[in-house]
Formats: sequence, structure tokens, C-alpha cells
Amino acid sequence: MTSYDPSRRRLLRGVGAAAVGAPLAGWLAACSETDPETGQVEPDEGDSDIPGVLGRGASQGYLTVAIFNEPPYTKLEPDGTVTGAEPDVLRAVLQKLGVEDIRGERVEYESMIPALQAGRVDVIAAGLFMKQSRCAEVLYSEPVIVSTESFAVPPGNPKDITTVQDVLDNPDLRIAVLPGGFEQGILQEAGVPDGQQVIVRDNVTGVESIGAGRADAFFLPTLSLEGLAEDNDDFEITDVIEDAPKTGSGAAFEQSETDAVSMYNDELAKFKNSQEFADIMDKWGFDPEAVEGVTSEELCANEG
Ligand code: 6CS
Repeated sequence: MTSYDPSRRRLLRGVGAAAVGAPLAGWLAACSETDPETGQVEPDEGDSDIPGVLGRGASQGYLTVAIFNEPPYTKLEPDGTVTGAEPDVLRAVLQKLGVEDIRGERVEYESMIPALQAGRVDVIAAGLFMKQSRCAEVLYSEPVIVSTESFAVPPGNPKDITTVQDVLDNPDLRIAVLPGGFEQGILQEAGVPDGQQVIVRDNVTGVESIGAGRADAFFLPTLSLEGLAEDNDDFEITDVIEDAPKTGSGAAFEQSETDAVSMYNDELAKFKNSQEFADIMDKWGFDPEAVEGVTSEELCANEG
């Protein structure tokens, strides 16, 4: 349960139930009374808590979200607006819960969970793919997207790299990966020696490492590589890597936010059946039906 914070409730009371979304207002109404003279929402003594991060977001008008800036999963526009498949879904669902907007904070994948745990960000919506070690440290919403992994390789794929097993079988192969990324974890889980990894700090450096001969392949989600190929034709993209685990993600909250995530999931479940959700997925190149029936429990079983 979230810990009660009277100061936050006073803040929210200042906003008044009318200013928060219906579900949160409903939550307030169920847990409080409105003073007929002031119109202020007066919580009942001992009522259950307002879902922490949602109450904070409703009162301050936004939540800060960790992103990497890797279209189509996340994108930071020049004016600072954060978009991409996951932030767009997060913003839409939060608005239905009374949180007006989100503000993006660019964070390295390996630093996203520490940033959440330190309170530097309120939520992660970055395509941070679910796997056991991550699911043990954060509280994911139900998944929003499922996607696939590929290799970026030199034209013609001269070393015929198409599977993780190919990398394991040829110790001379060097594979570029992002530090702390899901793909690095796949290589580690497969037993690929660290010496075969080429650590790159961002996606452009990743694809450039191929042209520069520093790596034989760059390991990244298929859709992300397709986005990079729009600006760089020095590489080609392999078919989906068949022996890579199924990837999927949703918003990640602090583990203590059980009430907030429960409320978020209820709203997300409705949203995933809406045309608005399908439009967001279509805009960013995801199949809105691919996530049907996929659960965070299933994806959190991914090893690593
Ligand atoms: O979850 C991850 O770590 C991976 N997710 C994306 C969207 N891109 C690369 C990253 O390694």
C-alpha cells in the first residue's frame, strides 16, 4: 500500500475533485466528503490512500517519464515534447486518470530503474522490455507493445549472422550492444563472452560501428533499426532473430505503487480496446493486436 502523505492530500484538495479525472475523482468521492461551503474535498478519517504517483501527478499537472529517444518506442522532439509509442499511450491513459501531461527525461537504459528508484523520474515508458531481473525491481503495467529483435549488418550480411547461436558459434564475431540493454542481456544469457560485445552509447554510434568495421553487427529491436535505416543506408537489417526471446513492455512504476498501477491497469485495459490506442500503434508501426492476450506475467518470465 502507498504510505499516506497528508501534504499531498492537502495539495490535491487544493485542486479539488473536479480537476482530476473521473476515476481519481471517483476514488476521492468514495474516500472523502465535499465541504458544502468551500467545495473542498475533505477526506474521511482513516480512508484508504490516494494512489501515490497518480495523486502526485494530478496535483502537479504532470509526471516525469524516463525515455531513451529511440523511435518508434520513444522520441524527444526538438521542442522537448516527448512522444513515441509508449509515451503516447502513457500520456493518454494518465489523462483519463486526471494527470494532465508527461515530461520526458532522457536516461540510458541501464540507468532507468535506478533513476526511478531514486525518484529522479516518476515512471519509465521507454520500451524497457520485461524480463525477470527488471520485473523484480519495478512494478510494470500490463504490456502495451510486443516487438522483435534483429541485427544490423553490412550489406549482403557477409558473415551470415542471423541468430544468437551464430554469434555463440563464432568467437571472432563482435556484436554492438547498448550497455544494460535487453540485447546485451540476451547475449549474456546465451553465454556469449563479454569480449564479443562492442558497447555503444547510442543507436547512431551502433550502426556507425558496422561501417567503421568495429562491429560485425548491431543488436537492436527490428523497428528501431528500420527507423535508423531511414537516415543511413550503410547497413541492412536481418529478418527477425528467431532465437531471441519475445520482447514486450509497458509503463514501469516504483514497486510500492500497487494501488496506482492497479488503477492504471484498469484504465489501460479499456484504452487498449479503443481506436485511439490502435491509431497510436499504427502511427509508430506497431501491430495493435500483437499485444492481445500477452501479459506482464508472461513477459516477466523472460530470463535475464
Ligand atoms: O529494453 C531494452 O533494454 C531495449 N529496449 C529498446 C526499445 N531498445 C533497446 C534496449 O536495449
